[in-house]
Amino acid sequence: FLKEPATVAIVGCPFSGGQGRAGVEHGPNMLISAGLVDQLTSLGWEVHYESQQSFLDIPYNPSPASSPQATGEAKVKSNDGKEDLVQRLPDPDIGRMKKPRLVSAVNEKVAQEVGSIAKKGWLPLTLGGDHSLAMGTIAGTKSKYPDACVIWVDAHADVNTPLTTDSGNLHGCPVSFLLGLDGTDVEPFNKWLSPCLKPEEIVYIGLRDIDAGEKAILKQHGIKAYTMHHVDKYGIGKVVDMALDHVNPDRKKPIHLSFDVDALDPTVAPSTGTPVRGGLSFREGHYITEAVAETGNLVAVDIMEVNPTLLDPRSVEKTVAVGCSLARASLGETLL
Ligand code: Z70
Ligand code: MN
Ligand code: MN
Ligand code: MN
Repeated sequence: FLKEPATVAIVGCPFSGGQGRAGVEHGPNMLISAGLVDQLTSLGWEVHYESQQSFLDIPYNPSPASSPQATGEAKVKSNDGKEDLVQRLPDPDIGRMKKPRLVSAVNEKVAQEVGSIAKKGWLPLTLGGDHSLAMGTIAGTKSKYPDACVIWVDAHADVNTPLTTDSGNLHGCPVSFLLGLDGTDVEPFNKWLSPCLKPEEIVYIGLRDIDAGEKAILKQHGIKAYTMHHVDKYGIGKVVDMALDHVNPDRKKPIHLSFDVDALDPTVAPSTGTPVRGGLSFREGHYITEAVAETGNLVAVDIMEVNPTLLDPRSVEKTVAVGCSLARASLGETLL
């Protein structure tokens, strides 16, 4: 699917508005500082990366600490690096959804960015940032490849709707918006996002913390999920085979891999906002990315939820390193 020479464009998304813990917006710069651009270049990729992520400058108050009603002026770095004074708009809850205007506006931009990269025949590698960004990344992938399937690696199903979410955090909801489930046809999202994913086009690996409402949704729509129970029972090799057989039986469809690092065990990726024990081992996580790379069908990758402000420096270093190595393995790094 990709043009030769193989080109990857890194989309750094320093965004935390889909959940309540500050710091995840520093994920992209930490992954870049760890040497990701050179690492991918060494694998033979042509790498594009713009350090000014100005397409994400959105005039809503992005601080998780601020009140949802907060308004006023804020300093924002513009393209030329100068600080501009911009009016920041209030973003009160809509129903249960927190920061809906900000999350929607950011994802609309991400969808455009990822879509335009994909349309060049390049592979967009999106660095989060929180997982609400997958609304935009997958919508972008689907704009170029309507038949793309999604492999979603996560401790969580992220399939709450605006009606079922208990937390109101939109990083727990991106899949429901992509599927167009009940309650997702709401402003401001429906101004730019229309359902683009069918239930049979997504498969989960690594789940172990699923809300009751999400379990009902997965059942009702027949969405295939390989939980940690299945990883224990069958082993990761068989689970990935079964996952690919489900979404991509003829191995002909483009694949979007959306990897939340909290799928990994907290001993492997500790610095993430919602760690859940009993996760994928270092090798199980890498096996998934290696096996997906081997299909030759990968067209887009997300590495999400690295929060380099959580825990001690050793934990941060570990988590950033594993984020980089998952990206490398997805882009074809092999052990031998
Ligand atoms: C919960 C919710 C979630 C990530 C936590 C948690 C969702 N189901 N997703 N961490 N990455 O708030 O909806
Ligand atoms: Mn900060
Ligand atoms: Mn997630
Ligand atoms: Mn998660």
